[in-house]
Amino acid sequence: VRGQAAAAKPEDSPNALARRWFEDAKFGLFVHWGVYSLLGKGEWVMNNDKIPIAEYRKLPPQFNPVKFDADEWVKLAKSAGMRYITVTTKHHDGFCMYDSKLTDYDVVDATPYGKDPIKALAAACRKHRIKLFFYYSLLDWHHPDYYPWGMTGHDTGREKKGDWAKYVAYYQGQVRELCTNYGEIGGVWFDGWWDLPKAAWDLEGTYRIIHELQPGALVGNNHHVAPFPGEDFQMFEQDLPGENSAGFNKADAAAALPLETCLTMNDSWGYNSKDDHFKSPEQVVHALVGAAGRGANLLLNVGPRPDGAIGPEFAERLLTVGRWLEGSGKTIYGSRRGPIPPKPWGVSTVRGALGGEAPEVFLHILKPDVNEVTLPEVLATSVAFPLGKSTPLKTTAAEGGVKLTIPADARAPYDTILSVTAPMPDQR
Ligand code: H57
Repeated sequence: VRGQAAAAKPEDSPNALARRWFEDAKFGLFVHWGVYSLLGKGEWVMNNDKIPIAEYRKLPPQFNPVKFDADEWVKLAKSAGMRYITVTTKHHDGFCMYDSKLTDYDVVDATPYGKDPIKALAAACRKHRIKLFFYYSLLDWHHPDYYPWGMTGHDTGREKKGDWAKYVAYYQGQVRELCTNYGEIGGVWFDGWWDLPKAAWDLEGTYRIIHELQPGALVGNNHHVAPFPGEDFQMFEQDLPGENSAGFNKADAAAALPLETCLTMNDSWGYNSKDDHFKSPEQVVHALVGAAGRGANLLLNVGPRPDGAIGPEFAERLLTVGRWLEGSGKTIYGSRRGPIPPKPWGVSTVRGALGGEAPEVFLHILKPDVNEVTLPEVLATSVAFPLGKSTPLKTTAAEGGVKLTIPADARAPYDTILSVTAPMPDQR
């Protein structure tokens, strides 16, 4: 009888649905934008250049992003094939890029701009049907009660005292604001936990606030350790899951949680006027495909200029990746990591494995000089095609399985994708 239905099954809960949406989404835009952008030296400039609070406070009066256009940001993300945006609401410098009632140190109260860009972004995201996540830094180099001192921000001229309970109430109040004032959000992305790993953050309480106020919102925390209860996805900074070139990504991927890798397009998060070390579209595609082949999303960062514009060096590359996704996105969106674990030649993704259809496995050949791949024996019964072509690939028995030969005319730019229609065993 309708209306008397038992409580929603866990797999139908808003949280479970959101997790599945997240795993399907695969590609998001990360945005680091704050008053630090004015200096063009990245978002850590306050710490790195030992800028005292009194000095840093001269930045907000100069912040007037007349070129900020939320619609433009969202349209760019959509054109790039991205399904969500994660934006900095407060970074380590403590300056709030949204209208907070709990401090005057925010974009509405302390800048000549006087408007709430997060409000505009939330509206644009709703209009263009793309989800919005809030980056929020637990670490705060400005708040007088951020005490005991963490590992960073020692040269900001702050007195070494404070009331920690007040800080926790402050930050949890801000989390409440972010979950209340901007409509439905995709989730909250925490950072800076590692500054005070032993602090009484009351993360459980924080996560409860989010899940109660926003049942469909996902919680992630960039703490670089194994996931805590209440977290919905696990993130890896500047590395694909299972890799640790950064040195701090030591946690294993938790099998039960959706995964996300965040990467910069150059070598900076916040705007850096001297950093022109941009990844090529091919490198970005390889990161996206590499993430998908490991079951992870790619959250790709841009650092808008202080005037609010996202520079052409970012935009051009994003549009190129978006064009690639128009043709190849069906092997990425809605996929899960495939049955072949990452190989020197590339990765595999799979679609349809969850819905009872015959799964379609995609082999992503990322190395231009690889002309054959050997797959497990069971493939002898299956047929592989280059994506979008109807001539099957030649297969020959080989040591350890079946060899697929990739003809030159099957090669595609960035990623030669082979579609394998027969089910394959889980090789992980
Ligand atoms: O927002 C971006 C990125 C997403 N996370 C922020 C960056 O500003 C921090 C960069 N992460 C590097 C990192 C990893 C572990 C701790 C720092 C000095 C002492 C402790 C920490 C640094 Fe380490």
